[in-house]
Amino acid sequence: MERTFLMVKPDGVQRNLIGEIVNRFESKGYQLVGGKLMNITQELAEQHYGEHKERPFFGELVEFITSGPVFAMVWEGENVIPTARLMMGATNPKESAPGTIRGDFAVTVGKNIIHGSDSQESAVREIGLFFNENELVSYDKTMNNWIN
Ligand code: DAT
Ligand code: MG
Repeated sequence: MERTFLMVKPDGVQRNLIGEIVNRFESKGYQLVGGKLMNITQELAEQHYGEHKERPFFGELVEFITSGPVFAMVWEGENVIPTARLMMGATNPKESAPGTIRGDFAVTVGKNIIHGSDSQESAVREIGLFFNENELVSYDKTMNNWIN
């Protein structure tokens, strides 16, 4: 089953949005297979956002993501990688549609509440960066027969 890495960023944690965000993915029909509240080290931040190393906002991005605890999660479900991105909304909240997480809760690109993997390759990479295999729990839910 497809898995993605999602993370409530420090702004989302400070604004009490962990529950709201978990609720959206649960209600949609996806299954939580791992989750933890944690502080991101400078090293992990630079690895996680490595693709943006040369961008002018890289320093700010690393500073922001290490500025307070995040809630890191792994979610499972059919097509969860692209669908979670749709549910998050456009990167820049000025362009995120109402009804999306960023469209509903964020105003500016530097504080856009949530991270989600953008491809199969980044999902595998990011899950591996943030979680050990023994922190991920595979389990059956009878309700899945009513979703998939
Ligand atoms: P996404 O988080 O939607 O995958 P991304 O990978 O392009 O977006 O960028 C990672 C994060 O970097 C993004 O969530 C917020 C920040 N960011 C992106 N573009 C930015 C910009 N032009 N100015 C400031 N921060 C930016
Ligand atoms: Mg990205």
